[in-house]
Amino acid sequence: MRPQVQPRHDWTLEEIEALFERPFTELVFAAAEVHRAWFDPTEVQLSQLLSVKTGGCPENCGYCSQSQHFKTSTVASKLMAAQAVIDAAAEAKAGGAQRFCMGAAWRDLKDRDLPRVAAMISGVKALGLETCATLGMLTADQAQALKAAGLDYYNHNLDTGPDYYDKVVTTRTYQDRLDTLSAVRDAGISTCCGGIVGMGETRRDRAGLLHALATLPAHPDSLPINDLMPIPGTPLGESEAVDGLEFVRMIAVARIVCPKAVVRLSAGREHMSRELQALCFLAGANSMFVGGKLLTTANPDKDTDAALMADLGLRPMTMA
Ligand code: SAM
Ligand code: DTB
Ligand code: SF4
Repeated sequence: MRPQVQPRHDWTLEEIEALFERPFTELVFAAAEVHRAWFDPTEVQLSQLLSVKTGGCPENCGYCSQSQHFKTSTVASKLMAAQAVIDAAAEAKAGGAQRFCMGAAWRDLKDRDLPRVAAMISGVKALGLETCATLGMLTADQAQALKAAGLDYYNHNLDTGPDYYDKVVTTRTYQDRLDTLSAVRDAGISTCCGGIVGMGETRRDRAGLLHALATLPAHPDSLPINDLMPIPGTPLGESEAVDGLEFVRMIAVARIVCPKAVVRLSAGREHMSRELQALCFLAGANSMFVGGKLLTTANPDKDTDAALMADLGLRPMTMA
């Protein structure tokens, strides 16, 4: 079967489930071919995260260390000063990051916080970094204000398939997420949207997430696949780890159904072997988070990732 290289928006759930069922090596080979049609497979986009406002979130996402509904070891803090964020971004750039992603544990952005967030974004942009933010739900006006401040990407994940969503979070709906994604797209901001595996979902739910992403009016520009970082004290803190090969299948199918998206091997590398990460890059992942910390949990440190990239012959992605 020749791989489908041109982006399609009419994928059916059954077609996507059938991709998951393919023999592993055939699936990875097909994904690798699609990868090469759109990207230099030796290039990896490097993003770095900073939690600019941690904890105390009113949402009840069952995976999250920052929800006020669960007792976790995460210590809540207020919104950082813009200059402190800009200083951290300068350090990230010096460490090799290409994009700086500012995360806040909010249900939605409040207009009173907009001036400070805009100052962070324009300051980070002025350093010559790509900017990304993830601040919860946005209105159309807020999305436009963030775009005017210099925001390149907005991260807002669908997290899982629509049928499993209310097992994970009940304080918002799938449609709420889709509405914010529309506001972001309409403002001309690039979308970063993906999800998490390892929350007790079935393969059909994983296919459901990728189906939702592949049938959006525009495919995500950036598509993060997170392997759950289990957080003690959360409802999903004792979840059984997903088999590594199943995780690779998720990356490969994401690459095939959203061929032009930059697919990020996102949270969870801390507990993955180098060989598993190499398989993910072979299956079409072409982005990762760098720096020793994600938002509240650990990520491989700079030296570990520099060695991984050197040993795999990977280079930072050439920027437009
Ligand atoms: N509050 C905003 C929101 O929910 O959109 C932004 C921050 S939130 C932490 C960003 C994303 O991180 C979530 O949508 C989820 O996909 C991912 N995430 C959060 N906790 C995680 C965990 N323990 N393991 C893996 N991914 C996680
Ligand atoms: C995404 O998909 N993964 C990032 C980013 N977007 C914001 C967050 C991962 C968070 C992992 C858990 C933590 O560090 O709290
Ligand atoms: Fe809040 Fe985002 Fe965590 Fe959900 S994932 S509890 S919205 S910080």
